[in-house]
Amino acid sequence: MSLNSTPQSVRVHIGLFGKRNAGKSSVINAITNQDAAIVSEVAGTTTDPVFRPMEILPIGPCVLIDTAGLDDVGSLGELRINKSLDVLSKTDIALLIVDSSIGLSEEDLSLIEKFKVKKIPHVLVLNKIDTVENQAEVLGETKKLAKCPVACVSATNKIGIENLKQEIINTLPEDAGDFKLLGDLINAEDIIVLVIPIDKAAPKGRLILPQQQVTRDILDHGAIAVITKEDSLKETIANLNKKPKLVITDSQAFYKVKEDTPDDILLTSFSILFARQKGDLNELVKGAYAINNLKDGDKILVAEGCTHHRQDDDIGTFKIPKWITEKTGKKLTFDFTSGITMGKNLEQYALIVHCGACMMNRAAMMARIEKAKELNIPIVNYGILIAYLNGILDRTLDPLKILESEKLLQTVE
Ligand SMILES: Nc1nc2c(ncn2[C@@H]2O[C@H](COP(=O)(O)OP(=O)(O)OP(=O)(O)O)[C@@H](O)[C@H]2O)c(=O)[nH]1
Ligand SMILES: [Mg+2]
Repeated sequence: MSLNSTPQSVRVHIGLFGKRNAGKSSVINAITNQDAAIVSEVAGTTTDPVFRPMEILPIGPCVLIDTAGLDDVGSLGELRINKSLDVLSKTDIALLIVDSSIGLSEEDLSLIEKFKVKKIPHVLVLNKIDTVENQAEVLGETKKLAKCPVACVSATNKIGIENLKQEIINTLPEDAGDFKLLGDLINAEDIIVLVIPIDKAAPKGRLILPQQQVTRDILDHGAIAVITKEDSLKETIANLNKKPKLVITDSQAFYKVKEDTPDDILLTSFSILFARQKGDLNELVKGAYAINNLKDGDKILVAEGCTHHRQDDDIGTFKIPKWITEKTGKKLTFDFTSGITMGKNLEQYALIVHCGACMMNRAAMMARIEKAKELNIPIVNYGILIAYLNGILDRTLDPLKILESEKLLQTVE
């Protein structure tokens, strides 16, 4: 996976906090093995939060957030402190950097208190450990006061960095690698309209897992889920007192839904949210455009993550082949696989069309995307392909970009 193909919001966010000159920027440089962050002996070098998307092994894709010192002074200093504290709301795990030669301060202890109140997992990093003689004593003292995991490092001498990474992994909540669906994009009290067609493929008496998960994610984030069928979408929107933030539709109802969703309301699909959560959205979008390069005689693999009961007009075996053939006008052949692998002899395919992977985890889907990339075969998923075929891929991707940048602004402003 290339470095910037994962949107920021679906990476683990690691926030670095601490007093001026504690070595926050130096620790970032040591963790990333780069000299990207400016380091100096002048207190107050870093003034605004800096977001650095990174791929750090073995943590994976993450964003390191460098902040200004929490002991900054003056009215500007106060503004900076507040901005640093705002970063807390974006932080999956916090690193509190402390200068070993100085030890824990009031600011540090009150920050640890904030982490606890906000339930943010945290690791205390005793930096500049090279400058103290009585390391064991300093460590023991700090542990007693902080009551949290402590890692001793020397950022300048690159000592203890592997151990720190391991400590980060140990402290990260188990679900931190479960990338967010949309909770990171919405605010409390936003109205989100879900369009769920009840056709004959819909299971009796219940909603399907992706619909449940999106609903749950909306509720978990204090927003409001309004659920409707595609036939009543127009009426639903008309009856709301507040403009919905976003309409999310089943891909198969796209055509009708885009007609009935006013242009000033963001529209996306369940599949695109899941593609973002479960895979490499950029790679899948590239795969959609690749259908323009298909030639007569090309073979296409339609791969599904699980076996399910197929209807006569099944999306994978019937609709997808029909739509691609209609769009391209080429003579194509289609193979179908489902289950734990995509099958053998993948080299023979000009394109892989994958299901939405609702029953697969991110790692499994990423492995399939990697496999396709390795073989130089474009790969797309159902939802993104359908959006592309309907000429509304841009419209469904834009909301993610818009919401992501809105959120980023909320954090740094
Ligand atoms: N001896 C020693 N010096 C360090 C270490 N880490 C950082 N320093 C020095 O401490 C000073 C401050 O480092 P920075 O990384 O700029 O600290 P910061 O916390 O980002 O500081 P501000 O951005 O000003 O808040 C620099 O002179 C670094 O060279 C270390 O592990 N050992
Ligand atoms: Mg700094």
